[in-house]
Amino acid sequence: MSANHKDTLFAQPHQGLKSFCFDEQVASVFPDMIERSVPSYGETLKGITELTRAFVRPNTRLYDLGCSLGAATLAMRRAVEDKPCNIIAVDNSTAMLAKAKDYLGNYHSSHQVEFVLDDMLKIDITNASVVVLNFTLQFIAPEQRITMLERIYDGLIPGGVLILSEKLINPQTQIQTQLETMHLQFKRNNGYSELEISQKRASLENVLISDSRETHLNRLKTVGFSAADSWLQHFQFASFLAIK
Ligand code: GEK
Repeated sequence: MSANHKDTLFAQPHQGLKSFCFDEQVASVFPDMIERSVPSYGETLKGITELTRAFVRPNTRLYDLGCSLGAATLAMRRAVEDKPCNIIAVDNSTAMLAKAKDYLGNYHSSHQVEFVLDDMLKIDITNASVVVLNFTLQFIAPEQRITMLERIYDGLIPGGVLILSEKLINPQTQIQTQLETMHLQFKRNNGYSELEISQKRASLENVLISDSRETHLNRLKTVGFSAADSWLQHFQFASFLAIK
């Protein structure tokens, strides 16, 4: 990514820690932050390219909802260079979307991405063959998640897919504790200090709200997807493929 600044946002003690938000500060260190915090983030992006290649249909739309700097948008675009289709990248953070435009502008492509600064709950989704929610549903209020998925389902063509990546919570306490321990070690191995880890966790409280694998799969089924399962999991981080 273009602005590869190191994430030191939580390195110093913060008095009266604020709730996490996707502002200019976060946007400017985002590639480093997500790479060092989300296990197998790069693999998730590679999978998005493969799945897009498999499910894109000519003359349809591809949506990246909660695109941040557009890494998943770029992953999708790699798969469709020779196909007539439109790519729409949506985020409600001004800072993120401005940087996404710069970032994607650095790569030559036959496809212009349409960037939309809006709440993903409000945008029209139509004639879609691939919709990506790469670690974004977890930031939507839990009671609105079903509505978001219904809007996606309604906007997909038959055979179209949703690629949904999320941080999960495991209802089995012992398993959850072990996965958390391993994730903690992953962050330490990537250079985060105990202070950075604990302040970031506190700041994300009530902002990132995880569901279990069962909740996700049941919700996808309720919405109407004919098939859904995970295609990747690393610690509590998973990605699902749901087919209309
Ligand atoms: C990636 N997908 O690199 N409407 C639109 N955008 C939203 C909303 C909303 N209601 N709520 C949150 N966002 C990216 C990573 S980050 C995940 C996604 C993370 C946006 C928010 O502004 C942020 O850019 C993104 O969702 C979540 O593949 O930081 O863990």
